[in-house]
Amino acid sequence: MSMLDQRLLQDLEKVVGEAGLVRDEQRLQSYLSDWRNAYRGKAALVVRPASTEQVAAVVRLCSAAGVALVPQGGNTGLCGGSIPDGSGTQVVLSLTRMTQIRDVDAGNETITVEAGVLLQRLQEAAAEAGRLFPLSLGAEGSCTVGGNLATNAGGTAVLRYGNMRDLVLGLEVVLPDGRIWNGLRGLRKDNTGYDLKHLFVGSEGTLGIITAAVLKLYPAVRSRTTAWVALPSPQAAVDLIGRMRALCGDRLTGFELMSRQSVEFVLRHVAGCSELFAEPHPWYVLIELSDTLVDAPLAEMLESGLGEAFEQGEALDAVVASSEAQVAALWKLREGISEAQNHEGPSLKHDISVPVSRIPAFIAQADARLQQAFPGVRIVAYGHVGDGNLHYNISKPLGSEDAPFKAQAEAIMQLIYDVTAAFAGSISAEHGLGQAKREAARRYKDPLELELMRTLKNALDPAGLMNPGKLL
Ligand code: FAD
Ligand code: 2HG
Ligand code: ZN
Repeated sequence: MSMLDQRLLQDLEKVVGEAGLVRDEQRLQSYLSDWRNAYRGKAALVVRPASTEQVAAVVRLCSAAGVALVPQGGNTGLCGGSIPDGSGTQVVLSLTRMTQIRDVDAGNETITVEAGVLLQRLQEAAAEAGRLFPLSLGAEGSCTVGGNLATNAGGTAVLRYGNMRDLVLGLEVVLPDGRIWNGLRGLRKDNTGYDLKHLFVGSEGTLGIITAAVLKLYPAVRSRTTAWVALPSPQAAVDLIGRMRALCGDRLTGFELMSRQSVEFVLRHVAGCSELFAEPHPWYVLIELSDTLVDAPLAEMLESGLGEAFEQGEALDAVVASSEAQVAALWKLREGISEAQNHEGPSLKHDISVPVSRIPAFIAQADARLQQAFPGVRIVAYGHVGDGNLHYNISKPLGSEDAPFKAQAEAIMQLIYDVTAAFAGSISAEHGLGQAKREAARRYKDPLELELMRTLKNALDPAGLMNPGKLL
């Protein structure tokens, strides 16, 4: 805090009041590192404005003083995007006091919310209006709408409803110079030039501060069937998702792939999870069908699809949840992987995507090359098959120390990203670049695309005060 000019501090306090500043060393800590403690920074101050006007005033003051801002929502991002650098000169701008649900327009099937609203609260508000807000991910109890937009979050319902970019109709943004752009339009058609809102979606706080959004609502889901299926291979998963899609169309709302290694970590570390089959299988998928009808014949559809899959050798075993508690248990087995892997030492995260059809070949090649170059590393592969998105994460060999494994992290990452590039894939499917993948993006992204991105950044934020050191 001593790094901040006293005059600026007083001016900021006039804007947000004492309640809007975090100065206490103890309280500051939760804003300065991520949930895994993989990234740690220092900050001159944490500011928590409670309205768009306050955000704009904070941005204007910091801009005039040449002080860099790090926007932060729930701080659940996995690439260190919301963590300040180590200089102690940056100000963290937390949106967590902006929690108003401004409007629900049932006729327009939209909801207007502020950036600090928790994703789970948004889902609840949609449910209270008899609607569905479909974005769903493991951190939904802690992450915010602003963070979801700024990272273009994905999760487990993308195959049916799309990612955050597909769910937004309008935005309110405080620009780097402190002006407020009111783009809170609830229009499904608007071809009046460049679609500016999409610039800010996925911009990870580098172009401005998202303060509110108009989001799409969908009809509430009234029936659901969930199954856990054992498979012989990733190819079986690709075949099975094609089969289920052909059979069920849009009723297929979840299709998550997990390797045996991923599930073993959950069984070992997450309380209340248990083995579902008498013997282990190399791969599993969690399938969810849902419908807006109360009595949709989902169980029959699932049975029919799985029957064919057993005949074709795509499926080896299956359990179908018969109660809400069992549904929750199946999702826990899937959603617990991220946390479980933390108990096995450092987890090297590679959130990659390839064309869905190429997932099996990607896994075969990456597995073979990794085991040859880094014998014994444990591959924790799982993810959102319908999106071609794998979390191809790596844990250290059993019984080995953290330090030598961490020393190999860069080389392991490069191997995996090289294979990803060879399959025409992306090195960040849904988590963004943050500080984790900024360097790698320079190597794997088209130079012309990077140049265009820099042009946009310079046009909007010429002083480079919006989340410097992230993304670009
Ligand atoms: P933060 O972590 O606070 O910030 C993320 C980035 O957005 C930072 O660059 C920050 O500067 C910027 N930012 C935040 N708020 C704003 C704002 N209002 N305006 C401008 N910039 C802003 N992600 C997925 O896509 N799919 C998943 O399935 C998924 N599962 C997860 C499971 C777990 C257990 C965890 C911990 C994370 C998971 N994530 C997943 C990561 C995901 O990106 C986040 O959970 C979420 O989208 C980030 O929201 P947040 O509010 O925590 O943002
Ligand atoms: C998931 O799908 C999340 O569970 C987190 O995107 C992935 O922790 C990870 O690597
Ligand atoms: Zn994911």
